[in-house]
Amino acid sequence: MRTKAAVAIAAGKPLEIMEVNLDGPRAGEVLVEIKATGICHTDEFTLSGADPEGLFPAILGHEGAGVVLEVGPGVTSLVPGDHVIPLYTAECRECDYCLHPKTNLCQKVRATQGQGVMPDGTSRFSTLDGDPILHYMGCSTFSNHTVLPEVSLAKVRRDAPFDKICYIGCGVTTGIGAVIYTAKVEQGSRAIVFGLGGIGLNVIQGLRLAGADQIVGVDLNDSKKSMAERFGMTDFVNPAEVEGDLVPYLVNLTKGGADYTFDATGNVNVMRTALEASHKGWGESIIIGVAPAGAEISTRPFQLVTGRSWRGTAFGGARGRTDVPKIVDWYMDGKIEIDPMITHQLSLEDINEGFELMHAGKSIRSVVVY
Ligand code: NAD
Ligand code: AHE
Ligand code: ZN
Ligand code: ZN
Repeated sequence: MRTKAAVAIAAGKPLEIMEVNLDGPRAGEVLVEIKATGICHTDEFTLSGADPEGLFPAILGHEGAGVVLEVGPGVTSLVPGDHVIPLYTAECRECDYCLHPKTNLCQKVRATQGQGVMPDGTSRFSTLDGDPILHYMGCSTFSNHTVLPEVSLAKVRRDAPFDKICYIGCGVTTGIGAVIYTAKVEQGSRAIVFGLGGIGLNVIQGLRLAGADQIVGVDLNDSKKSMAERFGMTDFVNPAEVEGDLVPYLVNLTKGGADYTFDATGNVNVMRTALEASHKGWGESIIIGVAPAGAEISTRPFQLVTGRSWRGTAFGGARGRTDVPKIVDWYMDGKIEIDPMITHQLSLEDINEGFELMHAGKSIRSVVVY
C-alpha cells in the first residue's frame, strides 16, 4: 500500500513529508493505522545525529496510538479493529529478560529493531522509487500506517482518545513508571526531579500518585514552574538563581538529601548533581535522560560507598503489553492527567514545527493527529 509519512532523510535535516510504500505484514507482524503520535525529545535526539544508533533514511516516531488493520500469519493476540499503542520496548513474555522479574527489557526483537528492520532483517518501508527506508525503535509512528511485530503492540480499550493516549507510548509511562516500577517510591518520601519537560512532569505526577511528601522540581526554565505545580511539585529551584554549589542547597532543602532523585534532562553534569543530592545511606538516583554519543557520567566512588545508588530506567520499567493498558485505564478513570501536557496539536505536514517548539522550550508535548 501507499501511505503518508514524515521521513528523516539525514541527520540535522528537517523531516520530509512524502508518500511511501509500505509492504503488508509478514508472519508475526501487524499492520496498524496510526491515528496520533507524540513528538518525544528522543526523536529530536536521533534526528540531530547525537544517537549512535541513529540510522537514515528512517521514519522516526515511537509514541503513538492507532487501530489494527491487518494481521500477518501466526498472530494470535490481535484482530483487525483492535486499538493499540506501539511499544519500543516489546514484551514477548518468553525470552530470558521477560521471564526475569527484575527487568522490562525484552530482547526478542531488540537487535533487529536497533538496525531499523523487522525481525526477518528487512524493512517494510520504501520510497516510491523502491529504495528502502528504515524503521525506528520498532515503531515508526511518524507514518500514517506502519508494520510492527505483534509483541510490540499493547492492546488498549476502544473508548480512549488516540490524541491523548499516544503519549502513554513513551512520556507518560516513562515518567510515572520510573517512580512506581523502577524506584518503587514509598509514601512520605522526599524526591527531586531534574528537568520539568515531557518526562519530568510525569515523574512528578507519579510521585504524587505514590504519596511523596516533598517533590522538588529543578529546571533552568522558569516557565516550567506553573505546570509542574499543577502536577504536584512542592518546591521549585532554578539552578541559575542558586548562589554557590547546587548540591548542598538541595541537600539542605530536603533535610539531608532526597530519598529519590530523577534525571530527566539527559545532561551528564545534572546526573552527577542528582546522585549527590540523594540522601547519604539510602538515596537512590534514577537516570531517565538519554545522553549524547560519547558522554560519560562520573562521581567520587565515595558517594556510592556511603550508601547512594545510581540506577537507570527504560520505558519506566514498564512491561508494555501488561502495564500500558492499565495506564490507559488510570487515565480514563481520572487517576492521572494527560490533557494539560499536550500543549500543541499539529497535522503531519507541520511536524517540523513540533520539533522547533520543543527546541525553543515552548511545548511540553506536541501531538500530530493524522
Ligand atoms: P524536554 O526537552 O521536554 O525536557 C527537558 C527539561 O530539562 C527542559 O524543561 C529543560 O529546560 C530542562 N533542562 C535542561 N538542562 C537542564 C539543566 N542543566 N538543569 C535543569 N534543567 C534542565 O525533554 P523530555 O521529553 O522531558 O525528555 C527528557 C530526557 O528523557 C531526554 O534526554 C529524553 O531523550 C529522555 N527520555 C528517556 C526515556 C527512557 O526510557 N529512559 C524515555 C523518554 C525520554
Ligand atoms: N540509542 C541510544 C539510547 C537511546 C535510549 O536510551 N533509548 C531508551 C528509550 S528513550 C525513549 O524516548 C531505551 O529504552 N533504551 C533501552 C534500549 O534497549 O534501547 C544510545 O545511546 O545508543
Ligand atoms: Zn520517547
Ligand atoms: Zn521478551
